[in-house]
Amino acid sequence: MNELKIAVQKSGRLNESSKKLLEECGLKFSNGTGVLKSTATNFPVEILFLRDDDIPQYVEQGVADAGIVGENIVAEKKRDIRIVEKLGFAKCHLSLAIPKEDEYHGLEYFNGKKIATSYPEILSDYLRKNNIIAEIEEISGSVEIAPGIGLADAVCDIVSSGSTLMTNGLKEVVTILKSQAVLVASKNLPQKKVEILERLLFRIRAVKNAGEHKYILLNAPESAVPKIAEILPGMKSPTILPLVEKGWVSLHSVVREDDFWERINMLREAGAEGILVIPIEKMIK
Ligand code: PRT
Ligand code: ZN
Repeated sequence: MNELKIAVQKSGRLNESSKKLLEECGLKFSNGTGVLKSTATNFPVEILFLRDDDIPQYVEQGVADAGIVGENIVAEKKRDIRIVEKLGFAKCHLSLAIPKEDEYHGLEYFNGKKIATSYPEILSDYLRKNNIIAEIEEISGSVEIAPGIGLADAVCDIVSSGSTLMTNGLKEVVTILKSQAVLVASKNLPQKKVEILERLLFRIRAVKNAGEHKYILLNAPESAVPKIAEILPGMKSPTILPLVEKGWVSLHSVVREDDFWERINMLREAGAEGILVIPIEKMIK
């Protein structure tokens, strides 16, 4: 039993992205529906498919060595586990929302109110810290309909695009917690498993870095190179190759996805032409 056991969500919002990440890390495993566990054929990992709510507990108890779960669940379950790496997907936030016609001037709004949520621990900690006395109505799903059916005055729920709140006549007034999927692990792993986790983490970081960057190729007159090199810092500095046409070069570099469009505009203004942008599969810094 020397494989590292990793728990991922069986079905739901994290399932596909978690499997895709492990596949992009080069792991080969069967993942048909109904499968409860699967051993990778080319890496010492066994994948357990579980409900996301159970993952922190199983990792704490050692049933799984590691897991992929939302930070919201980690915060709510308060288990003694460690967050190893943020994974950059399933981004959302946990917010307080109230009927959209209500005026809101601050947290005192919630004094004496009833708030429906699936996150009673996070919510009660938050209310206590802010000296608000409110009643918490714990419900496991469809929290947003609670005010509409008279079950509560407000909600504390996960928001992503905000359209569910809007459809239910609610408006978001406070963000309590920002969340994304994270890799969690047991605090008591034997050395052998720590080593496997480190190897996997190295691959996860390479995949994550790649997703956050693009490879860029462009042509430019030689005279524009200093200006373009400033716009394109790349991993070290851009690669420059001569073109057949005299006085022209081709530049290759890497740019961050998040400021990509801004840099493209700057490059065009600096004289760049024939810009090609290519996805990167793995990126090792
Ligand atoms: O069956 P299991 O217990 O495993 O799954 P689940 O139903 O509890 O969880 P699931 O699959 O819905 O979500 C898994 C995780 O995805 C959550 O714990 C979050 O970390 C993350 N995540 C990201 C979200 C959302 N985005 C999200 N939009 N979880 C839930 N929602 C729901 C939210 O509860 C609300 O009903 O989507 C609605 C809001 O979405 P918008 O886009 O309308 O704002
Ligand atoms: Zn769940």
